[in-house]
Order: sequence, then structure tokens, then C-alpha cells
Amino acid sequence: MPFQKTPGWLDWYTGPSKPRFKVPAGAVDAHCHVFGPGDEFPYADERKYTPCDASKQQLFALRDHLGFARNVIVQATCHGADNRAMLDALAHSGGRARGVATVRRDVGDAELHAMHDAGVRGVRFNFVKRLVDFTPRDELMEIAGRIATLGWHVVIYFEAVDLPELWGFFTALPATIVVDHMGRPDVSKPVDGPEFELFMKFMAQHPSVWCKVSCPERLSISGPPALNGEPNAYRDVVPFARRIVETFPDRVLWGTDWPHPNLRDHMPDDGLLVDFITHIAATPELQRKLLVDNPMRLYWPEQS
Ligand code: 0GY
Repeated sequence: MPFQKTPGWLDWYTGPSKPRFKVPAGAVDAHCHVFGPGDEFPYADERKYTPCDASKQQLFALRDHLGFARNVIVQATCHGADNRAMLDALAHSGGRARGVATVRRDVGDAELHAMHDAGVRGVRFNFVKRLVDFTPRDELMEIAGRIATLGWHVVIYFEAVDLPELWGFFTALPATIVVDHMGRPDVSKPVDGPEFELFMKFMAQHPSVWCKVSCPERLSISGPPALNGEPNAYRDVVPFARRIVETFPDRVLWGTDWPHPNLRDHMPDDGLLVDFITHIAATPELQRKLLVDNPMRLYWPEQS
């Protein structure tokens, strides 16, 4: 029986525009997913949504269309801890993709080493309650200790309001930390208000914390650009992302988040998302760090 998409599910934007911004040579899309296809790589029983299929071939075609050289494929919650779809994509990427996995406490050392050989360089811990069931902190800490010995990092996904409660746990993790989507700030609040100041302090006090300045389409309240390419796309997100990029230029990453799971009101044109980069990283030097130097240091250190 084929999987039925969650009602109201928005498929990704077909026919994305060609970005006006030409990304630097060797640019990395450091946050994207593959979904299924479900008949080949079934979605997990414990999933909270059933997406549209989004294959490796479609992801690699988008990579080429946007002008990127590489992808970092992040395990999505709809596949639980079954990493086969992500690993299959890595295996077919010709060395142009690295991965971030989801693992449970029972993962074996041999499996971790095999994932490393396949190109996995991190695990993802998800604290967004609509996406996952609760995992005990001691299990996560145990996993972090094991993957740190492989030189992997921990990608964390959480809502800004939960940072105070999670702070102690995050800062005790024995590995580099990469925050998804800027810690999901509420962009209707001031960029110099207490909530975002706390996030800035989190990064300032902990040099092992990196940040993906991704997902304006997910965080924005002002919304997408008009169809005529109005330059102020997702303008309410700009001050937040720009502040992070300018304060921590050596610890930021960028990704499309294709195929954009769980968006409810609109599906972004990935070409315009690439053009958005120039608003948050205004100089060629910042753009090169964000798109090439930083992700290469984290995911392809042997080539950087
Ligand atoms: C994202 C964001 C979301 C979903 C997931 O793994 C996932 O299911 O990360 C979301 O719904 O905010 O990064 O893809």
C-alpha cells in the first residue's frame, strides 16, 4: 500500500528560478534531505508526518541547477533512525555529499564505522516536540560520547523558547554542536531582545557552537517575495541571520532545507532562497566563508 502524504502537505516548488547570485565555486548546501522514495525506503512507523517522496536524483538536479558543488544530507524525522535513504544518496553522490544521521543507543560500533566510511559526519538530536517523541538525555549523552570519538559533531534542532531549559545539556555535550535554523528565533521579537540575545550569548560563550543561518521561509512572518522577485524577501529574518553571520563568520553554514518539510502556507522558490544569501552575507568574503570554507572545514576537512 503506497504511503499517503499528510493532508495539506505542500510538495516542493518545481521549476525553481536560476539564482541571480552566483555562489562561489565549491559551495555546499549544508542542510537538505531526501525522502524515500517510500516504496524503496519506507517511512518510519514512529514518524509524525508522511512527506512527498524527494529522491536523491531530484536533490542532485537541484544542486546543479542552483550552482552548488556539494550537499550535506540531514536525516529527517520521517525516516526515524533508519538511515538507508540518506546513506543510499551518499553512495550515489560521487563523493559530493556527506551525511548527518539519527541513531539510537543500540547502534553498534561497526555500524557507526560503516556510516563514517559512507560519509556521515554527525548525528542529529531533535527537540522540536511536534517532530519527535522524547529521548532521555542520558541516551543522547551516551551517543554523543561515542560519536565524538569518530570526530563527528551533533546537530541540534530546537525552538528558541526551549533554549534556557536545554542550555545545560547542550553545553555538556562532548562534541562540536551545529544549531539548525538559528535556533528558530521568533522574528516578531526584537533582534536585540532577551530571546535572541540569549542565543547570541550561547554562541559567544561556546566556541564549539556553530549555526545554520537557514530557513528564512520557515521563520518569516512577513513572508515570501512577490512573484516579481521583490528584493525584500523574508525581510524580517534578515537582521537575525545577518547578525549571526557578521558576529561569527567562521561558524556559520547555509542550506536550502529542500524539500522543505511541514511548510503550511507557501513553498519557497529555491532560486530566490539562494538570492537571499546576499542579504545576510553581504561581502564576497563572508559568502565564501558561509558557503565554502566553513562547511568544507566541518564536512570535508581533508580537502579544505
Ligand atoms: C527541517 C525542518 C523540519 C523537519 C525536520 O527532520 C525533520 O522532520 O527537520 C521542520 O518541520 O521544522 O530542518 O527540515
